Amino acid sequence: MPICSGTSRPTRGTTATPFQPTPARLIRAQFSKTWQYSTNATFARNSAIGGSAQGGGIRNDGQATFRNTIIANSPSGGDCVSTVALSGTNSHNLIKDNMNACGLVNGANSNKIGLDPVLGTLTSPSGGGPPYFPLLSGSLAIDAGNNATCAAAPVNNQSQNGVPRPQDGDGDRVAVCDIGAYE
Ligand SMILES: [Ca+2]
Repeated sequence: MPICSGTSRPTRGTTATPFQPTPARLIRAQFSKTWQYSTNATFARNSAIGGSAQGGGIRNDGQATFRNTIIANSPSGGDCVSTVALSGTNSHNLIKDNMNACGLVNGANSNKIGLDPVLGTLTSPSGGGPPYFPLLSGSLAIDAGNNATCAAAPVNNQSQNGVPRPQDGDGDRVAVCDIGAYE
């Protein structure tokens, strides 16, 4: 069974990058034990092996909480599958797959379900570090996060692309954190 890859782990501010063994095969993150958080992370282009609704982006069989997290563009298995109810308050997430959203509902707790985050191509920072998926113009993840979540540990107002949070991304002169790893 697929398990969490080295780059698709549920830690703060990380971008879930495709894990590609040979031959190319993408793999999901699996939440299966004690309480695990995903905060300001982007999970994209990950897959589950073994059929539909297995949890291509994330599979939770334990205690998981998602905040300010993007899960999208899973080629197979669905974006987010949870065999149990999520734990705690799950808010300000954007999950593209409305059929597999770990039970989250569009509009509840500021979650955006069934909407496209409009991710750019996987980008490697010039100064090194993990690659990230940028948010392109028109993304509903821009300025849609929760500032208190961004300010608190473990995010500490940092972003995967090195830009301090929050920034005004929609030009309304109000600086609000973006959902996901990118700001
Ligand atoms: Ca912003």
